[in-house]
Amino acid sequence: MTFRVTGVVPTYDNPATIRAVVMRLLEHVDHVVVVDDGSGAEGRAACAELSAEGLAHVVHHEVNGGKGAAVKTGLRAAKDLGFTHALQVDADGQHDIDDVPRFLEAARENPRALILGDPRYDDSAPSARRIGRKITAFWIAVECGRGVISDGMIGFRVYPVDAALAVPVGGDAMDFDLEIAVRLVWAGLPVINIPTKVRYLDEDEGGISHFRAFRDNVLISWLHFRLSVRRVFALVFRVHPKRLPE
Ligand SMILES: Nc1nc2c(ncn2[C@@H]2O[C@H](COP(=O)(O)OP(=O)(O)OP(=O)(O)O)[C@@H](O)[C@H]2O)c(=O)[nH]1
Ligand SMILES: [Mg+2]
Repeated sequence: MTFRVTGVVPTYDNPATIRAVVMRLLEHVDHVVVVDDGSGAEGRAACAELSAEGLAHVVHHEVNGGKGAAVKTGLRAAKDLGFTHALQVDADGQHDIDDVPRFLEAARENPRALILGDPRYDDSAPSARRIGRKITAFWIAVECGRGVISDGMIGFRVYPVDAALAVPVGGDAMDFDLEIAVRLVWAGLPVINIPTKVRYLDEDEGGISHFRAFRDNVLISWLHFRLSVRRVFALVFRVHPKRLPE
């Protein structure tokens, strides 16, 4: 299989940061798909400019569908355009693009693997998010075994496109990142966790989060409940999710 990678950047209202993220990505990949998830006027204009300048292949959602819906659209676009791998990066400037070569090298050497960032936060990270991620880490260990996935929520990762499109993922919002990671492990994909710094930008740098604490945490708890029940069911009744061919 020839390794062909595209960047995939889901965005919902990131007018201040989307361009820089795409430009930095283009230092490492030849192609970037931006999924504009129903952004308002400014965010939409920023994406339209990237498209007009030929810097990104922009797919537009008329109505906001959630981060998961945006990444699903990006994965399908990657497939349609003939890419084997999708390097997903969030549009809010939190990820360290200097680490992209390490992610791509791991993916090239292990084309079946899911490559996940393992976030190293500095003081800019809100404590509620750190605590939320710790709780989620506990549940992921129940669902996948300890030490398999270091962080299931990070939006900096490389997907083998065919596998990512083959596993059933119901979540269209913030629950998506977690669900697809767990389901890919259940489908038999190896995971490579790569430490990477995450920095939350200040508001005056254009930092913006759309994470809705109540709604998204309820969604994530409900997802963990379902996945854990499925896992226990698999262990007790030996009915395991379908594995993808090697
Ligand atoms: N929240 C949210 N993000 C979306 C949506 N559609 C696309 N995205 C993009 O998904 C990425 C992650 O969104 P964030 O709100 O930063 O979520 P997060 O990184 O988990 O949350 P923080 O840790 O608070 O930054 C960003 O690039 C968003 O623009 C959506 O409907 N809601
Ligand atoms: Mg973010």
